[in-house]
Amino acid sequence: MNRRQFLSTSLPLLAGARAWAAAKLPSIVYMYADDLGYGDVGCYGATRVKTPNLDRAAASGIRFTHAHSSSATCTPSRYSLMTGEYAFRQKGTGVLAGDASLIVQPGRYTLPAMLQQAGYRTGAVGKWHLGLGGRDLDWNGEIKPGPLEVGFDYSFIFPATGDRVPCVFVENHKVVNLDPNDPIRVSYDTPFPGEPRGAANPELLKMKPSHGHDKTIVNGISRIGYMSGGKSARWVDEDMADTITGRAVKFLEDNRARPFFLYFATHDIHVPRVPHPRFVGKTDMGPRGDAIAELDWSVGRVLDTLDKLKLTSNTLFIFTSDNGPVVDDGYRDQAVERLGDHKPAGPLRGGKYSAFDGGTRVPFVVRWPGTVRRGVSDAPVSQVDLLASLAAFTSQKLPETAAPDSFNVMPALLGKTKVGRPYIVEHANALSLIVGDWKVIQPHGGAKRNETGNELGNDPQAQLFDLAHDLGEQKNVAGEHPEKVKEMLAMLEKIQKDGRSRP
Ligand code: NG6
Ligand code: CA
Repeated sequence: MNRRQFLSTSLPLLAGARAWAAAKLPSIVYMYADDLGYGDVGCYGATRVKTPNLDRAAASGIRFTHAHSSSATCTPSRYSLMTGEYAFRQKGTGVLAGDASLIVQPGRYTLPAMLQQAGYRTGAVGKWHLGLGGRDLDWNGEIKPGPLEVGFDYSFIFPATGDRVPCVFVENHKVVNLDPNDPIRVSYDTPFPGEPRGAANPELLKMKPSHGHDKTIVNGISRIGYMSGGKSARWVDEDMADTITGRAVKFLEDNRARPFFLYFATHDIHVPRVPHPRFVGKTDMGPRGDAIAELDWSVGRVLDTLDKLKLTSNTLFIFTSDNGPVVDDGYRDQAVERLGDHKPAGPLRGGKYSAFDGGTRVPFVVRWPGTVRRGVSDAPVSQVDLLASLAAFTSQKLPETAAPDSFNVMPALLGKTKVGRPYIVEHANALSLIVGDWKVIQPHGGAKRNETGNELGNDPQAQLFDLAHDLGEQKNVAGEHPEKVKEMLAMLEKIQKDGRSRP
């Protein structure tokens, strides 16, 4: 065969090569809960809320006890997950406003872009919170760059959080159900005349803020930021789980015949917690507990769909949370009053926003029946590792500069070993480092608690804990082990200074 003949027969094949390369690999579903704590799930010890679907996933897979989000808040955790880079390395990766520009550079080597290259069809459904567009984005036009420009083939997202405007869904490049005669405007500085606001019109509210959250009212709930117009496109909080779970399920159905990667980031259990009426009263903990029940229902819908499509044994399912739990996160929703003896962070100290382990040690379940053996694993793993791990798994070679902090922990994720990464870096206001049983928290000034009372873990002196005997970080032993503190702080500083940590 000459060169010409060779090309004419092999080119059409090359087009199909992407799909073919992935054909032997399982599909991947990454389900990302919001603000769900280590102790909020039945299989991690919760008793006052039932999570049968998560429990069944854990019972047929691996339940990790030392898995971490990269940060104690949403945007930086998601940034790290997508890029394999610690968010603390980049300015502007803190919790974003709803009108922020996209913070993941288009063209960058990301988790979804890597999987696209490996032959997967990639979809993002649910919470985004990584910014959209550039400066002065027009919400009534093409909304880009966004998920489609950083590696997703399909997206159905809400831009930031449930408590931030604009309260609309964006499918690919367009706001869903937008009436062109009622254009959307968004501002984080200036109120729009005639638009009711929580601060000025509290009589219109069905749920009142405990802190902030007093700007534009949408669906009887005041939010962070101002918006006007887009009335036909505004979401109804009670229907959010149904809407996005429906889209996630549809993505699975539409792509059943080929390898896919679904990134499904739920709104639950973030504020405002407004579950659908069918979940109201499912627990005795009020909306926060009921939102966990709703979240578990979403998990069940995904698992049942995989079963129905006969994809269960060929799908790697991962469930985790973007940061630890929070009780009062700015709305008076009974979460504090009705918490009782429920421990959202289980045995851990702190939660969302905190340098203590409750900030980032989160539920993490991996299930792939027939391949991953059931069990519990204490292997240290971090969400920043997903990129290098799944790249190794799909035989993709990471470019030298890509994913600077991502380690291949795939053998641990598949339960082949209990050796995970050699250390964990946690990111709240302060950075922390865990090596073996020791944990150091870098000295950090500032308040001990935030405006809604959540413990931040700040201390102007370094803190040291022996997690083997004191998982709850009650006894700071820095004074007794000055050498250990010095050694670990130096290691953490080196990780910061080097600009990368991937082997
Ligand atoms: C805080 C909000 C909180 C939540 C958080 C982001 C107030 C008082 N608090 O500023 O309600 O929205 O930002 O949460 O406004 S995250 O899970 O997306 O990181
Ligand atoms: Ca979160």
